[in-house]
Amino acid sequence: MVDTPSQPQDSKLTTTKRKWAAQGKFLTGRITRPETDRLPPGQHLVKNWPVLDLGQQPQISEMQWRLDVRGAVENDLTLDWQGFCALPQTQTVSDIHCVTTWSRYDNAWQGVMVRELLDLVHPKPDADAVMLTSFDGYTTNLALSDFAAEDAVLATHWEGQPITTEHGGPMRLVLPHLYFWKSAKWLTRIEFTRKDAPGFWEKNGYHMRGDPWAEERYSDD
Ligand SMILES: Nc1nc2c(c(=O)[nH]1)N[C@H]1C(S)=C(S)[C@@H](COP(=O)(O)O)O[C@H]1N2
Ligand SMILES: [Mo]
Repeated sequence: MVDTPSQPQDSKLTTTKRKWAAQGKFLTGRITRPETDRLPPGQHLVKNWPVLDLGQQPQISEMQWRLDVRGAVENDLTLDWQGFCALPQTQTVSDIHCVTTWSRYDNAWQGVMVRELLDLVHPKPDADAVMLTSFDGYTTNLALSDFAAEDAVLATHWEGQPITTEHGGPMRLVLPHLYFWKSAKWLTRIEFTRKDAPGFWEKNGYHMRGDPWAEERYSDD
């Protein structure tokens, strides 16, 4: 427990948020931008929703589905589909920016906010990054401050319908403020780490962070 007697009114989430604020963790990942700044440089708008992945689209039944949360957390967590769906559900609307230069505005998502999950597992003070692993073997890394963005959602629904298999159903991450390769489809494992390490695309020339407004598409070396 992090709560102290002097702050009895704090929920665990409040305590966690305050800690991160003190560390400057939320200087990134804002959800509101001026309309003129909405389309990042080098992007063009599309109305359809392209499918991009490594070519394997795993069909995960609700029986098979698991989410494991491990590493530098106070509470390890394994959720089955029922357990995941029992967590508080939130609806958000956000834009997609893919490194291949397409952007798609106003996607309506429903699912569990990442911050809800963080409140359950309680990252340890020295946790600095996460490695995400998916059912197709895909991996991608995020700084904890990016993963903890207030609009990050573990999404099960898009436009009111369950997310289709090709788009990462039954559950995918949606992290609107970074290029879409960071938004792992078919997510099954979240490992909290003390040092940011490259995932699949990051080992293959993509940027470690991937901020569309800074055009962090590819790494320099
Ligand atoms: N598990 C998994 N997640 C993934 C990928 C993948 O190959 N496997 N591709 C990434 C890339 S490069 C992009 S652009 C988006 C595409 O998501 P979409 O097919 O729903 O548009 O998923 C990301 N998440
Ligand atoms: Mo991508």
